[in-house]
Amino acid sequence: MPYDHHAIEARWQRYWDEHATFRAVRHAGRPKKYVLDMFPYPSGAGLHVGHPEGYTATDIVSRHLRMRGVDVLHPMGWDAFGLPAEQHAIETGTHPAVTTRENIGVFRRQLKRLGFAYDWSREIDTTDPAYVRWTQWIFLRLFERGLAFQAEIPVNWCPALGTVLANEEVVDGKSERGGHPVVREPLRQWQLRITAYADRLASDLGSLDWPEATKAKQIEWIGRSEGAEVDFPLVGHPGALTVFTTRPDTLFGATYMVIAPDHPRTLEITAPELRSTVKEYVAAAARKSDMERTAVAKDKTGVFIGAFCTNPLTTKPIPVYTADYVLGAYGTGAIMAVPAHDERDFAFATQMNLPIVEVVSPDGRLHDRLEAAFTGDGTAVRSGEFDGLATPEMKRRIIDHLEAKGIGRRKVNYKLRDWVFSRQRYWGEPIPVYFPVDTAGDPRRGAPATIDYTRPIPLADAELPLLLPALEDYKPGDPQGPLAKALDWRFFQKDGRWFARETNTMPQWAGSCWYYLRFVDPHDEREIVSAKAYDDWMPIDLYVGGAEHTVLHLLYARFWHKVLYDVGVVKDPEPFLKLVHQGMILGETGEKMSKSRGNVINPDDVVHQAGADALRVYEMFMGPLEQVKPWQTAGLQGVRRFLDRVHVVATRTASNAIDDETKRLVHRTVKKVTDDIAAMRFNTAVSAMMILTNHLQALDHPPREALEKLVLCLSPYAPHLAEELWERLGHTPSIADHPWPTYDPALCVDDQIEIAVQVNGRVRGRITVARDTPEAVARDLALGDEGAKPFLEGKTVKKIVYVPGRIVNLIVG
Ligand code: ANZ
Repeated sequence: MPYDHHAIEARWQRYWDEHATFRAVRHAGRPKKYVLDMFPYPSGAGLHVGHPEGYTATDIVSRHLRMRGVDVLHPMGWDAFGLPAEQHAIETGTHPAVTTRENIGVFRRQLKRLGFAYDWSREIDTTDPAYVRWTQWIFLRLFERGLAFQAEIPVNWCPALGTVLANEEVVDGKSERGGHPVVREPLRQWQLRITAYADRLASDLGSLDWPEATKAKQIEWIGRSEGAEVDFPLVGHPGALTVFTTRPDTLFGATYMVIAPDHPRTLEITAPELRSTVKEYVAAAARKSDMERTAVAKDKTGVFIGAFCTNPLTTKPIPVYTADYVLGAYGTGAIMAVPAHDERDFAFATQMNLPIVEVVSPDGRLHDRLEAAFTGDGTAVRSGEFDGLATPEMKRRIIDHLEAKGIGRRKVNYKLRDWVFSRQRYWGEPIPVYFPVDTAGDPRRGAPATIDYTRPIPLADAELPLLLPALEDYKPGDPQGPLAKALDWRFFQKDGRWFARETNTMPQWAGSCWYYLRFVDPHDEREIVSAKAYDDWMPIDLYVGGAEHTVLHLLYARFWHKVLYDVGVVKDPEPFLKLVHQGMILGETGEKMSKSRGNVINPDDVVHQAGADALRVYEMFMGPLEQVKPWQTAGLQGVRRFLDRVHVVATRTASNAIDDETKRLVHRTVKKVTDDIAAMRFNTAVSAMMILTNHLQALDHPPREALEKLVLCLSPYAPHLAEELWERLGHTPSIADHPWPTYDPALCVDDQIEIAVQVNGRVRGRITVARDTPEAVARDLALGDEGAKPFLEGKTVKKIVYVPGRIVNLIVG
């Protein structure tokens, strides 16, 4: 008989709400844990089945810790700024705030319907003015420290769409949507100096309990490389071209130079007769993305610009080319090319017929023709006084030499770029800055105004939050963003002088960079977070979320945290001590769930048909949390039948006696579930509870101890059913306030053990026996063991030594 999940689940959700069961409260003398989910973007599509996967995992951990006397903070909120609400506003005229509020309502209802033990009194919405105020407050701290600054940087500007596009949205110089021409144009942008934190962001990863792959990706993204800058004097022009190289040891093999097309000096040092050719090349390069330019496989293109530099060590003149495989934004925007030891340079030199000179030899001998670049370490050759040095030593000696002569220096470079932090969008946090304006009239009435962007003035803390104006028209179109059209908001007078507000907004990342911090003190109006609240809960003990956030969100949040650390707001150098990524849930046939494939499972339907408990337990039973796994409706039904069996067994008349076998199984199940939750192996804990349930099902009067422990173990997984059964077993709710069940370790000792089979003292095989197996049985098993057999052939067994629980040693001769 299936139990009535509608009635049971509604009843207990109401109970938890009314009793604020999961309010996070600190008690003196108790340990704390902060267990956090990556909060969702409340999209119009509602929750999908991927959301409850990670959320159930953290919910089980939270409920389990709570039952073990730990004070737990387990909050939820909404990452609510974002493009879809703005797009919807453009199409329908509905204010994004309205759409966002509706979507949040749907998400909140759906999550509550799953029975998560969140402290809902701490709910956060990143678009809430009370929250925006503190996001802007952090921006002001960044600004004060010189970490927020303006720069003209080339962006992909599409005049027809009136918007800036991401690199991924540009294909062959045209917009992916509509095929309109896109130009790289310098645009004034706000940037955050994340590069100033590159070293700390890389080195502090070491202390974190994070997936190794995620750490590796962050390290790669930061991309620290050690090397040197070297000056190559220009022939016939003032100054030098400075290059960044990780291989200063190859300097004697630098046979030409490459300057990036977008380097500031490219056209200036181009010979007059080559100017038009070079100009054309530069313009073509500007239409390509960095990704296209540096692809290893692609043909190298480039042109000679009619200039020469002197190789500072050989003192020979070498030609200067411009080629798009060298990026303006990395290193110094120019390289010394060493075709013998760099693959890209080798390809280019071969194509252009440039000399290839070996200066590092794998075997110390000279080779006249190279089939390919040799990029490994070796011995310096054709390098004058330095010949014979091994690569690492050569690097040090060359840099010392360059430094002594004042023509080069040690240098560390990062792939990490400063973070472009402004968006030409409406639905984001306004950047709390304004600029002086030169005008003869009232710019709000359209009087011409010159804005002095070189003198940004930050708002005072007391003026926050700076809220968005209402707009009639949310369409992009102005390179300064839709807010540029809100004249009454943009321009204002102070002490008789005119000023203009910044009209760029912050990117969606801003709100999610620090939300975890606000959860510990969500209603504080005086401070971003009080010292007491911080000490109560921070840092985060467990953070669970999708692997798609391995780089950006996690890096940006760590960056802000470190800035707040320097400001003195937070006391730990890192926010997220342990991180786990849940694996994606695929459709039934193993493909990604998507609307177009029609294979999307709607959690509302599942909850309606099988119940929230069944959905929760099923998602945990599907397989290891981190693994990618397909949805299987048959599996869901199986889990539901398991819960029905628990319901049947736990409502039978219980007996007060317990037989030995049942007792052992109960204690072992408690141990298994306890250990598995600690190790986040939720699927195997479910199997253990299934085995115990099957055993109890065969008993007409299941022992009370067995039923109670089973229900307690099940409670973090299927909390509604567990509350119901707990009450039927004669207890007062909530089961969440009851201590976690204990087990007797002596009853959990496995009685099947593996022991070694030795032949003349050497291990040749293993047998599995009961712990108290008599010698005769062990001996027979050992003699028949496949591993031992070959060593017994044609021999006589002279003696058998049996150490119970350890080994059987067969002495043969
Ligand atoms: C000479 C050389 C010889 C290099 C050699 C490599 C091997 P990472 O590790 O990525 O930092 N490089 C420097 N700036 C560049 C730019 N703006 N665009 C494209 N390539 C650039 O790599 C640093 C190396 O990448 C530098 O060391 C430089 O080439 C190249 F046998 O200098 B090397």
